[in-house]
Amino acid sequence: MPYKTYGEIMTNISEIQVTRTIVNEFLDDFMQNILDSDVVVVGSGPCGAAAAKYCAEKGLKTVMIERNIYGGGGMWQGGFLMPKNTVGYPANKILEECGVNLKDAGNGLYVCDSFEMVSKMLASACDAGVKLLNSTNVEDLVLKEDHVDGVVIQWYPVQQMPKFITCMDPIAIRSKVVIDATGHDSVLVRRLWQQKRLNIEEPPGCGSLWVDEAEKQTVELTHEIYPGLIVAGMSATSTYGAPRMGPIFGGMLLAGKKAAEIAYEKIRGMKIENIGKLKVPA
Ligand code: 48F
Repeated sequence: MPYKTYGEIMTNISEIQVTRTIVNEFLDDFMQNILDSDVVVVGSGPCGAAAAKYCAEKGLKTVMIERNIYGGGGMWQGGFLMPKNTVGYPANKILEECGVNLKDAGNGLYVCDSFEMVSKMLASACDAGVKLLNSTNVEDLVLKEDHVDGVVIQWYPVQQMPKFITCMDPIAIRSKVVIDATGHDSVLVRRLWQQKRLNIEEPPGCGSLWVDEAEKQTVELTHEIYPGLIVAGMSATSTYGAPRMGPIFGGMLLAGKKAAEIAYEKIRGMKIENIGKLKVPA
């Protein structure tokens, strides 16, 4: 059958042109947008995706890092293998801004298709200018005497291999603020806690289920836990043992938005405080 829609493919593309294009584009993007940014958001679940979108919309140079090849974290599967996601008021407004179709389920609860929520949230973050590094594990912070100064990254497939094969150092990128949106693992908070930089008990993980209370606490507990590190979403819930919320995502979205507001205020303040003083080596 002839292919009618666009006609015959008429190009003169060589294999090495494809390779050259990918390598050049990746390196350009890395050097210009990723190596030295305003905000690194670690994790691309509902909280990280919302945080990154709002940071970029505020004009911050924003990088979102995800260890999986795909973004979206826990958003792909509502609950119990059923691809329907719920959010409570007012988080429905965030999804409406991203163009997600929602159904009103009553009592301030809304429901949508999880594929649509993931796709449109990530698309909205990309449209805002967020740069995404996928298949990349953030294994540590860059930590100066009194503040966080970036993150340490390694390819996730490399990190997953046995240590005797992958005795390979990671690399660092710099950012003014890091948002720990790593979900249940609270990866970066744990790194600080291990080094006794935080005045808290060992993060206990989340408590038992209580939807309304969990939704509120997730947002309340999102804050700058250490100079330059904001803990957000399920990572904040797990850090303090607040209740789990089950398959409802509104608190996560609002926590992401709050994290972006905190990051913006901090960076705005830094710029004013540091005019003329900040001499960062290249
Ligand atoms: O788990 P996740 O969706 O966290 P969240 O955004 O939302 C929590 C809810 O999905 C769910 C819930 C219902 O509300 O209870 O748990 O707070 O997304 C966390 C993302 O971070 C990635 C991980 O693969 C996931 O996509 N991640 C975790 N650790 C790292 C990481 C790491 N060290 N480096 C890079 N990505």
